[in-house]
Amino acid sequence: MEDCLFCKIVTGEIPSNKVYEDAFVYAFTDIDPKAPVHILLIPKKHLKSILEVKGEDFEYINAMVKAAQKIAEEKGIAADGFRLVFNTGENGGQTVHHLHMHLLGGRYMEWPPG
Ligand code: DGP
Repeated sequence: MEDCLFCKIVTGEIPSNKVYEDAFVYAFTDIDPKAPVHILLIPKKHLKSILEVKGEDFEYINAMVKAAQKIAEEKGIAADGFRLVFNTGENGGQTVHHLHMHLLGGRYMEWPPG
């Protein structure tokens, strides 16, 4: 999609600090980290939010979760635990309208979130 920030990050038009990439997923560090480890995992296909995922596009979600497992292990946060978050829509606090999953770790996460 032409005017999408995260699509431009996937193509490299906008620089990012890449953590992981495969055929389905691109992962990079969040520009405004909320935890010692804060990584965004995005599908390479433009999907607006988790609500738009249907049928074979769930392959992207599978790949994102598998990538998160791998990254959590590599970053050394798997054993102590971490949080995966899909902010969705206005009440969910979604500000970038390209589906993304936050991987947060390296500290204790409070519940409920604010
Ligand atoms: P959300 O609020 O769930 O839509 O989260 C969007 C996240 O995207 C937010 O944590 C900040 C991050 N972000 C926004 N613009 C950029 C950018 O240009 N580069 C990177 N690395 N992260 C960005």
